[in-house]
Amino acid sequence: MQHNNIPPSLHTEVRDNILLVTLNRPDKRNALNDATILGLENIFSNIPDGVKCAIIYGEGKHFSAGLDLSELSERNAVQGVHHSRMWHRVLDKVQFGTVPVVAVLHGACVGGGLELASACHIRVAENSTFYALPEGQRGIFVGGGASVRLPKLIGMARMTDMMLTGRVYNAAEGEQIGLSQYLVDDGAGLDKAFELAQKISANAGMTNYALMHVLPRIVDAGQDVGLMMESLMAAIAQDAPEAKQRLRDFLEGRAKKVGE
Ligand code: 1HE
Repeated sequence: MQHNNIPPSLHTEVRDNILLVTLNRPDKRNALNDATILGLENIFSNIPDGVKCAIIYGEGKHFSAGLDLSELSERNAVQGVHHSRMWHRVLDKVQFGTVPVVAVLHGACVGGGLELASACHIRVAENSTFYALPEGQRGIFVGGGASVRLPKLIGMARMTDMMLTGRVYNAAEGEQIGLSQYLVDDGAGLDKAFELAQKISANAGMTNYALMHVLPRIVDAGQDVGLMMESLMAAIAQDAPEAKQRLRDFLEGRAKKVGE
């Protein structure tokens, strides 16, 4: 299945009710130009019926070289704000859309590519992955949400170091510090992502909704408000017929045990 009006730099297909979105500009290392970013907005605003999880993957040797630098040089300050806000709008659509998103990383996951990956809910990194924020060295600043999302994954000190010194983390280090939740052999990322996507798709809808939309707001709220939001979400989730059925299935021996 192809979405309408998406640029050649993106490709979509649905496999087993999982939407696979491919960054498809390998000759430019999947550099993210405006057409690609707007295409992602279109895709994540129009998730086909029945799809319960999405995967983002990069064609070629790299996940993404980040912002397309060839589009940057002529922009003035006002245009720069609007451009950055466009990225924010689109990556919010990825993070707060209708389905959880698994990113499969390999090769360069840098700058805006890392910002896109950070907006996803799960990151599976192949061994070849490396992470950097070259904005520091290019004389610019992050503009696609990294200041908000990255410190939550790795802490502010590590992000500061990446930009001040150009530090590059390899895949194993990235997993240790929280850039990815999974580390797999080269070439094994997509299979792992499909395996995870199938598990995600089997969850109750309200659980996935709570994890995507409520948990991040709880984390941003103070303790008092956060705990109240947790109680309200717990009450709503447990009230759903699907939750009641799942609990009965466990109590009557029909459900899998933890780890099975
Ligand atoms: C590009 C881009 C790009 C490659 N914009 N065209 N991001 C960066 O600063 C990373 C810049 N890229 C690199 O450091 C390297 O390209 C890689 C390490 C990712 C890959 O190296 P390699 O040897 O495989 O490829 P290459 O030979 O450097 O590049 C192949 C082509 O892709 C070449 O074009 P060609 O026409 O000469 O073949 C490159 O110019 C082109 N290319 N990366 C445009 N980024 C919302 S704000 C976010 C701010 C940022 O993301 S800043 C960080 C930008």
